[in-house]
Amino acid sequence: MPFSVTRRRFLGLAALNSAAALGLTAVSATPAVAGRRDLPLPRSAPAVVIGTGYGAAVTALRLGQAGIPTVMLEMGQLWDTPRPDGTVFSDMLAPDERAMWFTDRTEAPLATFLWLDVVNRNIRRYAGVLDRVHYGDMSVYLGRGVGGGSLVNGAMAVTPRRDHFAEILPGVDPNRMYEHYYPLANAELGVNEVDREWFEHCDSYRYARLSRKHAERAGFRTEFVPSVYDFEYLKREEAGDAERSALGSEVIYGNNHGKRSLDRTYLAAALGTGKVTIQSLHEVRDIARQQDGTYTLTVRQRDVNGNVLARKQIDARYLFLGAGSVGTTELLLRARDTGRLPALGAEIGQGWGTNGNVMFGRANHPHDVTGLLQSGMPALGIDNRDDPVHPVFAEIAPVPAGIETWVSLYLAITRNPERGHFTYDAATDSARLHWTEAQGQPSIDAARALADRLNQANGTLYRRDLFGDTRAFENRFTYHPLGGAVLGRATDLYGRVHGYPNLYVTDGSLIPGSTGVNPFVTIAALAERNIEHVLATDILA
Ligand code: FAE
Repeated sequence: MPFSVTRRRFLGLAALNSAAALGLTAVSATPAVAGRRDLPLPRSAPAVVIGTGYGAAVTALRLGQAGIPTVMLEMGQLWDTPRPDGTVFSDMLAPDERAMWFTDRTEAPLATFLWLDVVNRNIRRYAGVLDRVHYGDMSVYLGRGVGGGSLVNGAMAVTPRRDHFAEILPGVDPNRMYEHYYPLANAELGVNEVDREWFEHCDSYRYARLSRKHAERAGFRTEFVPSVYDFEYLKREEAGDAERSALGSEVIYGNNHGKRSLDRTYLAAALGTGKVTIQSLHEVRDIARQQDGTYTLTVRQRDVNGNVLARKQIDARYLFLGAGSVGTTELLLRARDTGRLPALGAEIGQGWGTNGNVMFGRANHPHDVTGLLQSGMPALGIDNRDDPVHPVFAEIAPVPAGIETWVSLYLAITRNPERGHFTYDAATDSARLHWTEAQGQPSIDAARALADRLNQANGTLYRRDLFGDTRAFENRFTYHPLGGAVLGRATDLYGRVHGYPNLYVTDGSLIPGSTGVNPFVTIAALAERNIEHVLATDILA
């Protein structure tokens, strides 16, 4: 499916490319400052957006289009400058320091293979692209860099079922979401679908066809999953006509090709308005409010090795928090509990969930091969969402190891009703997540109901060698953190933070712990809805 380059996106892409060529950390397409090596952080801006993930990118584009000068502050780096070998990112089989955010060793979700510690590698501490933040019984994977989670995610662009959406966000009109904002977000994100005919005979999805066969034997339905990975590019990868990325074991540490990450879509378009500037390697530490209602942010600028280069301040009349569920929640909790924004309420930090994430693997029979070539971008899921007791959407995940592993892997999205919460820990000046192992049990129960049926129907067993010990189900991490500043509770129904005019939340924190499917399309669509209203009623009125 062609994804056309608009003039605005073209201008933004050009700005990103020239920033990459010059090795800049700030990007702007504004003629007066574009390409300036020392583009300083202004002392004030009408609008500041924290973060550059889905909610932030949507918001910045619409602010820029409305003519509002907007500064985006991103703690990660701009991932556009290739190394001498032409790569921007490292692959999963040979990760280097670019893989992970300031850690000595990579921490992949599959910790072991045949119980051997062969997956992870020692690396140098560096501003890498994937972070794994540990909170006792739960750890959260996050993207770091201009584009946030879009740089590291599996590209699955799934619109949830209407009934589930209405259940989780009852204050939002589903008609308008499904008729307007979801289609809008899908179009801007460049969502496309795999060619069904090609899918049936390609090597790239042999593993998915095998899992589909096993699912059908167990009486389950499967569903194709739309994606922001360019499936035409993938076809060319398999044909040997294009550099391999999804077929080159690239996913969680970034894709060198093929992926329509936000820097190619919303952020490029935002830059192309000429009103938006992105400052990378700028982390917001504190938010305060002046008597006249201006927000003052304290920002720490670092280099890729973690050295602090400067501490700066920037004032904003309108402040949008798009630092993701974990980042936004931490900023708000810190602001409340250090007394800078004392009127923030008790709802801040509440309503957090894992989107019911749980991973498991099945051991295939020797004749059931998954293939040496596996697309890192899933294209199929088992849809058992109608199950009245254990509704599950299980994406059929690859194991792109380059060898036959006889593993069928799944990331199940279950409807775990448990919710965690964050508190501020003054000793470490950070947010602490309260989530126990027992709260993960409903996810395992639901995934087990599906997986047991798969195993019984196919005479197969669980793989117990993949998660560092002998467990069959791994739910000590999530890819899909949601909540912490829930819409209609911590904010009004458009993301306006209670108690503070002109302060808005625009990311996954708004969603109370579950979307039933992969969340980024919902985050983007909700951000489209909210910014349209905020522009019309608060900013342009
Ligand atoms: P997010 O994309 O996390 O962006 C937040 C940004 O803010 C990041 O760039 C941060 O570095 C930055 N930031 C944080 N704190 C600060 C601060 N203090 N100052 C400045 N910058 C800051 O937020 N979802 C799907 O729908 N489909 C998938 O296939 C999928 N696969 C995934 C695979 C992996 C490995 C991971 C980690 C996630 C996956 N997700 C997937 C989840 C998806 O990427 C995630 O829900 C969205 O990225 C969340 O969007 P937000 O706008 O909330």
